[in-house]
Amino acid sequence: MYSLMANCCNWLKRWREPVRSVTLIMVGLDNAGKTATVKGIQGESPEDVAPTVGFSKIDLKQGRFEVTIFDLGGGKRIRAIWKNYYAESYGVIFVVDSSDVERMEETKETMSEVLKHPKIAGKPVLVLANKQDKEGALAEADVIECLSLEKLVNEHKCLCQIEPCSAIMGYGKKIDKSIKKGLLWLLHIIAKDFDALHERIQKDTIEQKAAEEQEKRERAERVRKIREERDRKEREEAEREGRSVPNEDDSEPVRGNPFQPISAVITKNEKKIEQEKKRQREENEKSSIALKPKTDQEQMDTQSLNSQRSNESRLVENYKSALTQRLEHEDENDQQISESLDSGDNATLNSGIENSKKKTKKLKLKRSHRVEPVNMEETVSPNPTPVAPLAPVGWETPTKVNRIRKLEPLGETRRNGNFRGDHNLLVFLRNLFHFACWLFSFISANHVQL
Ligand code: G3D
Ligand code: MG
Repeated sequence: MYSLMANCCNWLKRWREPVRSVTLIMVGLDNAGKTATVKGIQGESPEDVAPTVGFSKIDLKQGRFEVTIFDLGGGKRIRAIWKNYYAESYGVIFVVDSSDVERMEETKETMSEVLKHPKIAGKPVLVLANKQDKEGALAEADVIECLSLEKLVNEHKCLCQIEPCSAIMGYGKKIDKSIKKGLLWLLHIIAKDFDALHERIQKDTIEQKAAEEQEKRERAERVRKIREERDRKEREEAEREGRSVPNEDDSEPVRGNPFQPISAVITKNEKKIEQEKKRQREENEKSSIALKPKTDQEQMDTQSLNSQRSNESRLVENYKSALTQRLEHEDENDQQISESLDSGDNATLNSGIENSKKKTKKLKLKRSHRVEPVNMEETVSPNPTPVAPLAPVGWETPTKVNRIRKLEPLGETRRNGNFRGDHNLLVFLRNLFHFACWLFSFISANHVQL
């Protein structure tokens, strides 16, 4: 009855205790089994653990404690980072590979380095003599002896407990009881002297932050000095060689916060580019007023206009030559016909008519080959040129009948000479010829009947 009441009192006492956040560090040589241990505590399989790069962090709840464990990498080079975690640490878990006798000396030195650090000395230390399942693993007493643990902890006033264990034995609830026991012991010691420890940790953390800030400033100062020295040397060298060196002070100083969001920087740059473009445009306008040079766009427009004009003029030329040819042939033909009429040579007359028809046909073909505007439906090319050589922009495909009429206002054909009068004469002659032909055939038909 008495023990039941005592238990109830204890439970009530613990229930009333505030939740405490505690940070622990897990250190030891590489391959000692730190990550395997931490995984087992976390409830994950400790097998197939990868070597720790830097550190890993786990959070767990143990009774009234919220525990954070930093599993720090144990490689020789990375051990230097351990000290950054000492200030905030309430206690230390030091993992030893009990089977690795050869590295016991290194383990001892490392442990000594940790315990003697002012931010660790006086704090509780749990030593896990791991890999007890392995053949030839040192027993607890041997480990204590090899590490001169007693001497070490007394020297640095660290409360210490050693637990022989095996991290791979199980995990979660089935974790090696020694590991669990050791962790509970550590938390118990911390809880016992929590306020004092907490105060020390607060103070140490502030100090460490101040020291880090100071170190940062010193580093920046060192970098600045190195840069100054380098610039000075460069300037001296340039002066010796007679070169000019741009003065860094001339460059635009960084105003405001240099670490701005990228979107702000982009917007700023875009504005700058826009302003620069505007300035250039204004300058171009000014200079164009002064010297009348053409802008790129204007030049392009002029080029396209020129090419359009040249195409038009080429087209007109083609029409001109076609028309000239046609007129020449017609003249020739008419002359032939008139000669035949004069001589009364029917054969020549017929052949003249035939010839006239053929030549007109040929001329039409030729003309269509040379100057007929391109039928867009037939010549859809995959890469249409902006100005087709024979189809000026804005021209529809004209029919054969009115093609020449379309060109007449543009054409300079036969501007010199009495073209209109000649043409009328030709038309008259042709009609006369047709009439003569008809008359001839009529008379010959009547003659045969008679
Ligand atoms: P570390 O974090 O201290 O560097 P790890 O060490 O936890 O990465 O473990 C290193 C190797 O030791 C791992 O093997 C791991 O399985 C093994 N190991 C850890 N604890 C024990 C243990 O108690 N017994 C045995 N037998 N082995 C253990 P691998 O082969 O993955 O390198
Ligand atoms: Mg590890």
